[in-house]
Amino acid sequence: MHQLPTTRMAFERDVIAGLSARPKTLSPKYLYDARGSALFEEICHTPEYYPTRTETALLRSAAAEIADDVPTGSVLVEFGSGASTKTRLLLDATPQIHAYVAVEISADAVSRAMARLTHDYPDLLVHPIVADFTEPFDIPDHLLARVQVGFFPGSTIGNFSREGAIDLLHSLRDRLGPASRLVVGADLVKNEEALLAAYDDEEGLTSSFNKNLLQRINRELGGDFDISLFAHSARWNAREQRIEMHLVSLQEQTVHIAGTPIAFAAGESIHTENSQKFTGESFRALARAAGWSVRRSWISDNPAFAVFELCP
Ligand code: AVI
Repeated sequence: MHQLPTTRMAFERDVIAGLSARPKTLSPKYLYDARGSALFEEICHTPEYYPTRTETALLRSAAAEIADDVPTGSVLVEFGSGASTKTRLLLDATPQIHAYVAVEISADAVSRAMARLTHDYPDLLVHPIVADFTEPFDIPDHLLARVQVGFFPGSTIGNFSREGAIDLLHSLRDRLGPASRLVVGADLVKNEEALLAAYDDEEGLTSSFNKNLLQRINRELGGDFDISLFAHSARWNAREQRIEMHLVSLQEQTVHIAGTPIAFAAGESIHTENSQKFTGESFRALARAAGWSVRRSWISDNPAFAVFELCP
């Protein structure tokens, strides 16, 4: 997920509604302001947060196979491209790719990435699109006419609800067309200890990332959260097979946001993120429900992480 160009009004409306609900929730999309995005980048380099390095190694070893039947002149379309780092593994293995469409919400991130790619891949046509990939956006017709290879790494799919993930995969299928394929990275269920450590690193970066949401509310909505009165909590929800991030109120207290009082009981939590963990079967079922079928998959052993290639 990436920083969204939300207006202050939409942010305020969502925050007040989420904190007035039972249980209290906030959308994970609000974790990614400039500071949250920088903290997430740092989390990716902690020893505990295995997904980034595991997926990178998996893509490196699978890239040649992923590339083997990509038709000459295809277009690679990445959803939430950020710095386009993992993309290079696919581009290096797939010289037959004619163009790269990077869909990214952060104009800054995409313009930096495009400058580097244009320099390093002089024969590749690069086409940045600054957009939220969950909303409609246009790919130019001359690129749409070619075979599309979608790329959605990082297990970002796990931050959506099941219905949200189905809607998203469905819309990507409509956008990419009937001759396309979609390469998706998805984190897999594994031992609870490793999962909990990944979302509660020793250095406290994930805790800062989570608490930054309260600081963002203070900064942007004039809230009066005392951050020291909330604790970061990462929980494994075994029934739903997901990691949940919460912010737990350490005492009974009332916080004010844009003039609205929000009461907290001691121990009451704000649910800020779900990170779904899949099995091969649960991911297949999700893809099927969105009109895709899994054509091939690559799975790393320990820690377990998967790259799925989907076909319509
Ligand atoms: C972006 N997303 C896939 C991350 C995840 O693992 O769910 C977000 C994250 N939250 C805490 N740490 C990382």
